[in-house]
Amino acid sequence: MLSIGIVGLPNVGKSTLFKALTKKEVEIANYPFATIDPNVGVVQVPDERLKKLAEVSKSAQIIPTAIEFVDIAGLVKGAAEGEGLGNQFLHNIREVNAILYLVRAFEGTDIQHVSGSVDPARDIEIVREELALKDLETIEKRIEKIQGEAQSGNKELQEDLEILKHFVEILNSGKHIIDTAIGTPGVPIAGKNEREGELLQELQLLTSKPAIYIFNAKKESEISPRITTTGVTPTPVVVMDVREELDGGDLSSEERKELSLGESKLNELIKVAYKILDLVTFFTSGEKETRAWTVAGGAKAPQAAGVIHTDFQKEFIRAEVVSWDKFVEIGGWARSREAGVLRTEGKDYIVQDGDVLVILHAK
Ligand SMILES: Nc1nc2c(ncn2[C@@H]2O[C@H](COP(=O)(O)OP(=O)(O)OP(=O)(O)O)[C@@H](O)[C@H]2O)c(=O)[nH]1
Ligand SMILES: [Mg+2]
Repeated sequence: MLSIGIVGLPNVGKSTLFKALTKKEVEIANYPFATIDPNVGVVQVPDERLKKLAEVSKSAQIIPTAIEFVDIAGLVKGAAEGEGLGNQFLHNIREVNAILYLVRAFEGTDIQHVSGSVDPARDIEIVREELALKDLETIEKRIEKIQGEAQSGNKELQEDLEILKHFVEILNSGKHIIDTAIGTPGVPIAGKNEREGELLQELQLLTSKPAIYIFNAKKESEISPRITTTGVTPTPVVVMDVREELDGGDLSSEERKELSLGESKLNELIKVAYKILDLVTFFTSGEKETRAWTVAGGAKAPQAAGVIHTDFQKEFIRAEVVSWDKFVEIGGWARSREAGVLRTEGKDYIVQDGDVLVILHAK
């Protein structure tokens, strides 16, 4: 399953956001380092298309796809040298697919700020630097491990060594790996050699993961002048009042209006995550269930079949495809077939967002 790690300074609202997303009971407290062990929770990905498809197919069940969120301890300046809780816990997010930076932009002296003042640009730099230091640690370890053999003539390891030194250079220049061409989401090696991509996969460097910045603030106008100084655009930025997201979590749209709360931004956040991860949603729909599935952008029909069942990928014959809006407009499988909008696609078909599929397989 796809997963996203939440990082940031202590006491900025990470666990509050986690709870708003996952509805899990976790410790939220007005003091730094309230979270020590990671919280892990699963969130269903909202998709308004599911209900419409299920109505047409008279499905007994709707099954959305899900994303996992990981809420970890707060980082402080110097964590790599052991300040605060240190940065050892960063390994808890080693395997996530994307990183969500939560940055405090809300004012108020009642909530402690570990740096003594509200300054999103400074805080982003602190956290980015700690992640870079963690990656440098990981890279140095690998360099130590292979240096001997590389020096005694192993050509492959010599190439690795060069790539690793290049990563070190990027990080030492204040950049994250994702900020450079090699880290394009979904295309980890853009223009570079294959080995570079493999090493990034193996080492799972934190700074090579796609990122989203969330500014925890009431409204955009509170922070936009400062966002421009962070230097992290064009990374997507979402502004949301995290505490309000939690407090208003159970309210309907109407109730939110009555209380003059804006619309919830949680869905927007999840959509942004899908975008940076370059993911595509496709559907299966029948009487038993209507279900959403996720594949990487550019995935072909057999890969999509493999998400449903590994055997389906091996035994893939062809797929019947119709876009979700046509499926709903025309009224289901039988009518789509009659109307001639149902297409038969082979193993080279690239699955499009919103496709409704039937996989024909040999088993
Ligand atoms: N005013 C205000 N307070 C908030 C907001 N979000 C969180 N808080 C408060 O900030 C404090 C810290 O919230 P947590 O969610 O525990 O913060 P955390 O980032 O998980 O902190 P650590 O686990 O210690 O790193 C709590 O008292 C929250 O109620 C917000 O949007 N506005
Ligand atoms: Mg916490």
